Amino acid sequence: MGTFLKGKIYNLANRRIWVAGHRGMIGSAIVRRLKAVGCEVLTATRAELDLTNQATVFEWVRENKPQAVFLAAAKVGGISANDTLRGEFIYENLAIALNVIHAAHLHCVEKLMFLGSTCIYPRLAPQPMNEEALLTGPLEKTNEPYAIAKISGIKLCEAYRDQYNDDFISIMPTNIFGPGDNYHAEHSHVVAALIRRFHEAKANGDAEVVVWGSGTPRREFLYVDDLADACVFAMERYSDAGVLNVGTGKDIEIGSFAKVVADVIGFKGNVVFDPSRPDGTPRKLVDVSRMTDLGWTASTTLRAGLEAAYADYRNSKAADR
Ligand code: GFB
Repeated sequence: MGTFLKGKIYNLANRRIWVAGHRGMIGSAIVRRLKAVGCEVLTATRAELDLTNQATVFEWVRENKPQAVFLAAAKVGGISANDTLRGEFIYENLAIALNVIHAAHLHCVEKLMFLGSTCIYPRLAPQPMNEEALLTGPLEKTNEPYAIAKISGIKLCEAYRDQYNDDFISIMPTNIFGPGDNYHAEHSHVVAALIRRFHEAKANGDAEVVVWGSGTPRREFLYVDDLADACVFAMERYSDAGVLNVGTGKDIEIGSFAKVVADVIGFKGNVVFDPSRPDGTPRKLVDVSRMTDLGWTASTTLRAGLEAAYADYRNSKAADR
């Protein structure tokens, strides 16, 4: 078990905090959450700062002097993007982790949080997956390049803590959804994909909607603002090499999940499955006891989160017009 900072809180108030990846779904939720903290939030757009360019990252950190960093920048996508853009996923995620973590070390950042993913655990890890399952077995092939890059980020934080005493921690979120998600038809994660597909089917009066795979894999879904709250909570209270899982501790079969999405959207037709598309990991239920022991639990129900995500989808479509 990792160390609770016995009474010692790393208070984010009044600090200069860089949210790397502030335009992404998770980074933008962290920025929203930090508004309540009373700190100075530093951000840089991709045009201003290419995180895969080492010299540029070192220069930016030297000039802007963040005291704390949330490393939420990443190249991400759903099962198909991970499986087909394998080179981009490993290259960009390795480069971002390497450059930002080393820059934070060089320029004496007091605290850094690296965001990973529960796909770092072995494909057939015992369920629920606890943090000790890391590197105990083979990974899921569809997202192995992404997982290897994320494991490298975790190990960078761990090694820099061991050798240099840098206070760099890592957090492993389960599947995240919510406002700011990517609704790309092919490259998105399942929640965004199904919101879009059911919405369009309802609008077109279609009789059925196709869901990828067999419908039997199980996934755990966490609303992005709950994750942002967990990130701020852990940044202030946790300081150890061991990673921290973040989730709800509850999972659902994709087939049943599709019916919940259909219900939220009001689609009355049939759900059919396309077994030619990949299932991925059969199950990745997260053991959330470390975070629970530290005092944090998720608060948004799946239904409430889906309603908020659907509202965001409709707003983003309206903004496109
Ligand atoms: O969200 P998703 O792409 O991520 O897929 P993973 C979850 C499950 O939903 C899989 C099924 O079993 C898919 O087969 N699914 C059904 C669909 N219909 C669809 C659809 O229309 N689109 C998508 N995308 N899936 C990713 C990893 O894995 O999870 C990443 O590849 C990352 O590395 C992320 O960790 C959180 O849970 O399979």
